[in-house]
Amino acid sequence: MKKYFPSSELIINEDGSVFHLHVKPEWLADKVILVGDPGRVALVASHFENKECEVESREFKTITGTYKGKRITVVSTGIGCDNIDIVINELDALANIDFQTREEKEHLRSLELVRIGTCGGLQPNTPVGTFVCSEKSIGFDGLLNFYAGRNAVCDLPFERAFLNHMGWSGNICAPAPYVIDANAELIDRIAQDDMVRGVTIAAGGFFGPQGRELRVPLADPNQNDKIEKFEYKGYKITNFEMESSALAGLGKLMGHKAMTVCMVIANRLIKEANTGYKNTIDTLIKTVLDRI
Ligand code: R1P
Ligand code: URA
Repeated sequence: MKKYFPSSELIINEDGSVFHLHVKPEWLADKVILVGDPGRVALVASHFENKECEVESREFKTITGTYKGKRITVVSTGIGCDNIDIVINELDALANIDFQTREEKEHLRSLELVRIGTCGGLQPNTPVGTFVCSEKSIGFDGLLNFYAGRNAVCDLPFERAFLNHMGWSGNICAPAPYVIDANAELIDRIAQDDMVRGVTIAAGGFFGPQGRELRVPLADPNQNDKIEKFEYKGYKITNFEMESSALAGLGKLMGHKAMTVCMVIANRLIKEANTGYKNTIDTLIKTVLDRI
């Protein structure tokens, strides 16, 4: 029997668009670029040859258009994994649920979801300006734990090794962290030989969860020192951002190809930052548009 989704679970607006994004099913391309900053949507779309739709609601701005003959949707998520839960579920609903019958479609679409973000680098090989593809993400957010099948898609030995290394007990990160791989084919296609393939911590905040101490002391003052030294089967943790784990995890559970690539705008080791990155992120955008 086909799955049916009542209006309380899948909220559809009066104009037939999905609740938060305000996007209609026919506007969604198979290739989707996700950015955090709504202002970055126009930057991505400035490379399109044509635009077929443009819609904005809260922090979610969406444009669908064509780049070198490829139909691409670009959507902003705002900051944080909670927004990724909204955006990926609504994109999946647009692709795979019939909005007339409210039933799962017979033939499911698999989307290519590439997030272009900014991040903080943690290693000598991730100075400001580096492009880091998140081959693995460590989710400090608890998002994936609310979905069945979490253990089947996560790297459980890696999770255990990381927790043992950090020596965390109590609830500092419970029930996270979860460790999740990005789609390997997509990583190979986007990263090629000129980007760093890394292990990214997707944090539940920008300050404390990323080991930034302003006026309130950290629960674990040695957090980042331990994170920088962690090594497991040749993997080292390369960077911090806030969405890659939720994206890779939900993508996997829903049958989409998903990954994150970020430009380093702050290196935590040598304590440097670049606030003028908005001019240089366009190089990364063009590279991803060519490779997606
Ligand atoms: C924090 O400044 C934000 O920047 C990073 C983090 O993941 C977080 O969303 O990504 P974006 O530049 O894509 O928003
Ligand atoms: N985004 C983050 O989440 N952290 C950083 O340090 C920089 C950008």
